[in-house]
Amino acid sequence: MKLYRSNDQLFYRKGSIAGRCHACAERRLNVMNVYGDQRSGNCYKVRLTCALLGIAYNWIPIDIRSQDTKTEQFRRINPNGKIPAVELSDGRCLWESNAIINYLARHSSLLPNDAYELAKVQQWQFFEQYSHEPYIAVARYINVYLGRPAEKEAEYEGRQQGGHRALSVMEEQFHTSEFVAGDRMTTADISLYAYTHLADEGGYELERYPAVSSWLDRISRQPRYIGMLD
Ligand SMILES: N[C@@H](CCC(=O)N[C@@H](CS)C(=O)NCC(=O)O)C(=O)O
Repeated sequence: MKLYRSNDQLFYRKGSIAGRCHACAERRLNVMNVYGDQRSGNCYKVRLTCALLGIAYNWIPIDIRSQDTKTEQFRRINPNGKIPAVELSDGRCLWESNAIINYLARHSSLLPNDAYELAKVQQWQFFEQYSHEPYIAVARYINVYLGRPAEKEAEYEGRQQGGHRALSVMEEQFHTSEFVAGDRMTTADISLYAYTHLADEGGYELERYPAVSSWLDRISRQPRYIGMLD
């Protein structure tokens, strides 16, 4: 077991989810377990939210290529077999990145109380899941994880148009507001930042989107910001 400090909080790191040791450790430290892969943008959303809000967690690395998400043990945490997933300190679980970060950000400035403003945040998060991630994240996955094999070339190319459409919608939004859902940063920015800042790895040239590029820069200058590999 390795303990280390980050943002002045005590963390616990374990290399595998085999066994129940992580749950024992979690009870001792009374913080949630986050199951994820450091190279995954969806998992980065959770890590970035925790960093910005100073929330402590146990990081449990999951290797999606080794089918770690398909084990019976992992499916008890997320029956859909995907990361990120979290196990709260009281044993309750949550999965789907945007649901997780909204839960973590409750009562913080990252999540509005006003019903309309909250719906605006969710509007952009649904946009991210349906009109952005399936193009930009999947093109990156084919390129970075799979090494862009010939049999995936048509799919890779097929994802480009949808990704550009999503980036254009964002570009237009940033002509009227500093952050995606208004004039202050919310979890919707975290949801969209995760894969937008990696879009070049999916073949998208962000220079074509100057307002998006400025917004990326604004996010990376937030207090307590961490990069994907930090
Ligand atoms: N909509 C989900 C997507 C989760 C997802 O697709 N996670 C990927 C890693 S980024 C995964 O677990 N892939 C492994 C698999 O599908 O078997 C979310 O936002 O959390």
